[in-house]
Amino acid sequence: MRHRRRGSLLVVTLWLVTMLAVLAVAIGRFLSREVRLARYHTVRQQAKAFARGGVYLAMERLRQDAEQDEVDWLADDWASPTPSASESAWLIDVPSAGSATAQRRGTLVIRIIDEERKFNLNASGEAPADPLAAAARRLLSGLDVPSELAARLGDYIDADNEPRDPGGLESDVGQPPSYITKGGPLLSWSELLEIPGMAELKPVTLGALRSHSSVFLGADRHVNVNTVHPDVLVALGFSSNSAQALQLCRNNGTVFTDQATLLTTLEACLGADGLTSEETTLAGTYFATVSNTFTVVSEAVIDDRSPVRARIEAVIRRTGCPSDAEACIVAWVEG
Ligand SMILES: [Ca+2]
Ligand SMILES: [Ca+2]
Repeated sequence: MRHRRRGSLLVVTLWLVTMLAVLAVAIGRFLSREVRLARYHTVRQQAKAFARGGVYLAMERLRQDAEQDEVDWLADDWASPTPSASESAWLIDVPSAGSATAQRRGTLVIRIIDEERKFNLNASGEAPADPLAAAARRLLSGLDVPSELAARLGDYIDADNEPRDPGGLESDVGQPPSYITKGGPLLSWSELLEIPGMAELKPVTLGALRSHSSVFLGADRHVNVNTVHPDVLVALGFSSNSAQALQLCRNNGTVFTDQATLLTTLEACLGADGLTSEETTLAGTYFATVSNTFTVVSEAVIDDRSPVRARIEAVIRRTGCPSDAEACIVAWVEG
C-alpha cells in the first residue's frame, strides 16, 4: 500500500516537473521573442530618427545654397537627377552609439531632386485650348498615359463641369455611381491614384510620370532652364533637336545665370538660327534660372542582425513659407 502511494507521488512529481519545464521553455521563447521585437522596435526608431535628421540636413543645405548663389543647376553639389540615382547621393555614416572609435553602424543616404526640372502637372487643368493644357497632353501621351486618362486628370482639376474629350470625367455627367471631381489642383501623388484608371497604370509609367512632372509647384508654371528634362521641353513645344542641343550645351558647362541674359545665352548655345520665333517666345514665357521646390529622399539603413531601414520623402520649398521662414516642408511621407 505504502509502495503504491509512493509510486503515485513520484508520477505526480515527475508530471509537475515536466509541466514546469515546458512552461519555462514557453516563457523563455516568449521573452526571447519580446526582446527581439523590442530590439527591432528600438533600432527602427533609431533609423527613423536618422532619416528625419537627413531631411533637416537637406533643408539646411538648400538654405545655404540660396545664400551662396542665385542660380540652380545640375552641377550644384546638392543636385541629384532622380530619386534612385546613386551618383550625387549624399552619404553619411551612422556611428555606433557610445563608440569611442566612431565605428560605422549604418548609412544615411540623402538625395535632393529639383522639382522645377519637371512639368507642373496641375497645368492639365487649364482650359483645353490653353497651350499648357496641350503641353500636358503631349507629355502624358509621350509617357504612354492613355488620352482618356489625360482628359480625366484635366476634368478632376478644372473648376468647370464640362467633360473633356475623349472620355473626360465630371461630377454631373455619366451614369451612376456618380463621381465628385476635386475642382482644384492635386496636392499629393496619392490624389492622382484616386482618379479612376490611374492606379491601373504600369509602375514604370507612374514612375516616369513622377520623374517628368510635379504636383508640388503650386501656381508656378516655370521650368528651370538649367535643369529641365529634355522631354519636358518637347512637351512645351520645343523641337527635339533644340531640346537635345540645350542638354548638350549644359553638359558642356553652360549655365544660365539670370533672366536678363537667358535668351542671349540660349542663342549662343543653339546658334542664332537654332531657335524658332515660337521657341524664343516659349523660352521667354516659361524659363527661369532658379528653383524653389525640391524633393528630398532620406533613407537610413542600420546594420543590426539584419539591416533595418527607414525612408522619408519630403518636399521642401524655399519661397512662400509662413512667417517669412527661409525654407519649409510642404509634403512628408514616411515609409
Ligand atoms: Ca472639365
Ligand atoms: Ca471639373
